[in-house]
Amino acid sequence: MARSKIALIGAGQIGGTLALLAGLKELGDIVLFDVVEGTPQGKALDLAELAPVEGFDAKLLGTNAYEHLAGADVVIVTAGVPRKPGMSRDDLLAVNLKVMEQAGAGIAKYAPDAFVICITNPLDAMVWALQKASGLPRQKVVGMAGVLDSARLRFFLADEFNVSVEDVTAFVLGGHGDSMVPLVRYCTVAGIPVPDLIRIGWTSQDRIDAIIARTRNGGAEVVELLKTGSAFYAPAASAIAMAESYLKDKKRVLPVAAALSGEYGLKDLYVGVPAVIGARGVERVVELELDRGERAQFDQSVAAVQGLVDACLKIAPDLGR
Ligand code: A3D
Repeated sequence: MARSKIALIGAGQIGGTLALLAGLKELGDIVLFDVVEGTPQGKALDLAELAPVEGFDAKLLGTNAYEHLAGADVVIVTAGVPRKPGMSRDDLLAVNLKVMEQAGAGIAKYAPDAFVICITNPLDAMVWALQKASGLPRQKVVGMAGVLDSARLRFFLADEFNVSVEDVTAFVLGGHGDSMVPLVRYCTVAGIPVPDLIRIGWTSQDRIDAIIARTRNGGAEVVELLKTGSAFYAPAASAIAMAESYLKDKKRVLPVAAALSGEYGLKDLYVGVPAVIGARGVERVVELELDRGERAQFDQSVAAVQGLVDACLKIAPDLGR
C-alpha cells in the first residue's frame, strides 16, 4: 500500500512541528509549502536528516510551488501572518483571508480529495473562508481549536487533582479563544464528572472557575511568556490527532470547528462541536442538549463567530455565493 501524503501549507513554527510529529508517527510522506524561499526546504532537509536517528521512513519535500501538493491525503493550513503592533483584529482578518483564498485555490487544483485542517487565526472565520475558497465538501474541511482548548483544560485539571492527564477528559464547545464554552459537567476523571469531585471535596467551585478562566486565556498566557509568536507544540499535536483519526479511520470523537447544517439551530457556520472524525472526514456531529446558561454562552460564542464571518463577507462578498 502506498504511503499517505501530508501537505503542510505554512512552514512556520506550527508547520515545522507538524512535519516533525507526522514523521515521528510515520503518518506518511510530507510536503512543506511556504511563500518564503528556503524555509520549507531547510526544514524539510533538517527533518530528513533527523529521520535516521528516530528511525522513521518518510519522503520530506520543502517547496514554494503549490503543484507539489498533488495527491495529498491531508492538508494542514497554518499559513498567514500573526498580529503585529498597530494591527487590529480586522486588519489581520483581511490579510489572512487573502492567504486562505490562495491556499483554497491551491488545494482545489492539486488536492481536491484531501481532508483539510485549518489552524490559521481567526480560526472559525478562516476555516469558513478556506472551505468556500476551495469548494471542497464541507465534511472534508475542519478547523483545529477544540482539541487544543480541551487539552489545556485537561492539563490544568490533571494538575489540580494530581492525577494522570490520560485519565482526564474535558469538553469545550463554541468558538476559539475568549468565547469558548467549557462544559464542566462533561469534564471527568476516569469517568467521574468534575461536579461530583467538587462534592466529595477534591476541589472547589472557585478553583474550577479559575481553571476555566485560565483555559480561555490559554493562548494569551503562552504568548505573554514567549514574547514573540504564539503556542506551537500543543496546536501542532492537536491537528496531528485529527489527521491521524482521518488517515486511520479511527473515528475519534474530537471537538473540532465543523460546518453545521442545522445542528444547534445553525447553518453555514463553522463552530466548535464534538464530532466523529473518520475516513469520510466529519462523519457525525454530536448535538447535545444545553441548559439555559450553557445555551446563552454558546449563543454569545456563535455571535462572535458570525461577526468574523460577516467581516470576511464585507471584504470578499464572492465567498458567500
Ligand atoms: P508562523 O511561524 O508565523 O508561520 C506562518 C507561516 O505562514 C510563515 O512561515 C509564513 O511565511 C507563512 N505564510 C505567510 N503567508 C503565506 C502564504 N500566502 N502562503 C503560504 N505560506 C504563507 O506562525 P505559527 O506557525 O506560529 O502559527 C500559524 C497560524 O496558526 C497563525 O495564524 C496563528 O495565529 C494560528 N494559531 C492558531 C491556533 C488555534 O488554536 C486555532 C493556535 C496557535 C496558532
